[in-house]
Amino acid sequence: MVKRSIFSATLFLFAIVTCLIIFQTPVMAGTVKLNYANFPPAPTFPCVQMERWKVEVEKRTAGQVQINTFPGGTLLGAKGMMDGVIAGQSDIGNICMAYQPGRFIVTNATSLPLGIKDAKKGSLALLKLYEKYQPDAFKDVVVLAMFTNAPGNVMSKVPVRTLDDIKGLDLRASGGAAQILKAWGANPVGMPMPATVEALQKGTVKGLFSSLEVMKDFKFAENCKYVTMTETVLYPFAVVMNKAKYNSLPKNVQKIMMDLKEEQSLWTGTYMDEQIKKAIAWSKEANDVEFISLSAGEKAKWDGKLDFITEKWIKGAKEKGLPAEEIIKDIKAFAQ
Ligand code: DTR
Repeated sequence: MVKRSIFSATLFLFAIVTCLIIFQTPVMAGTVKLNYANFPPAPTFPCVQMERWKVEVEKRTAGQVQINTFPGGTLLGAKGMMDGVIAGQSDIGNICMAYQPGRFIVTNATSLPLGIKDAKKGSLALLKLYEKYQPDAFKDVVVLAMFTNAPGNVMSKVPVRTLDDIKGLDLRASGGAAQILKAWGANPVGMPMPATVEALQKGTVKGLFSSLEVMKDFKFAENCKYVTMTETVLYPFAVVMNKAKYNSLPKNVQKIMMDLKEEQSLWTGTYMDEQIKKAIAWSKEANDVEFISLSAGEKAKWDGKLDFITEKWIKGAKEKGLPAEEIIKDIKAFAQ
């Protein structure tokens, strides 16, 4: 009797172990888990594109890759993102290059006032620029996508109709956008986008200069009742991966990620352009925001103040040995 139950227990155990070996081991051994850090809150476009990428990669690898996403700076914040990914604190991270202006000289040239019309064109131009010049700034990571937001406009608590109105106004902006505000006579206050919510509520700034989807995604329309349509300046973003981690991935997974690069970049630009339309409608209908168009004469004055910015960038980039004029020419051509 005892012998028989020992025998069946052994048989049972053997069956379990066999099942584990047959069914579980291959799945566990083949599953790659990756962390993906992002700095702004979940409903904003950098995080929406992150969730889309996660879904696509998990689907296209049939579950071989599982991605844990960390929005809202829960794993890495805006300024520590690039170095955090290089150090392996997160496998993947989304960076806004404008937050480190001196670090990404070539790709940050997309934020010069070059007249790029929308985020889809901006995203394609940025990705092509990166692929052509392969800037050193990215040599320690693998780029999985690049995109820009849409051209920036002034969102403010007070109406801005002329250059006199913007003079001395405290407006939040980073990187290339700060230079533009300064040229118009405003007082640019630098901080990453998530910090702007509190700065607006406390009154530390009287508005901001960015793409208009934030009117809805961050509910800035509740504070900023005026928008001045300047349609200038893009912010370039990149999704980067730790190099050693990428090199450790199976070849088929690497191929899936590389095949997704341009598609993801364009998807994000297109998504951003659509969000802008929704945010404008919501700001007007639900929040009574006034949208101010500059007259042709006034716009010419504003644009005239920006001419020196690209010249200055060209001079600085040349001093660093970069083919500055060619870079500018390429950005304009790639954005067509
Ligand atoms: N305009 C940049 C980038 C940006 C635009 N929309 C968002 C949303 C969330 C984070 C960053 C951004 C900026 O002002 O920071």
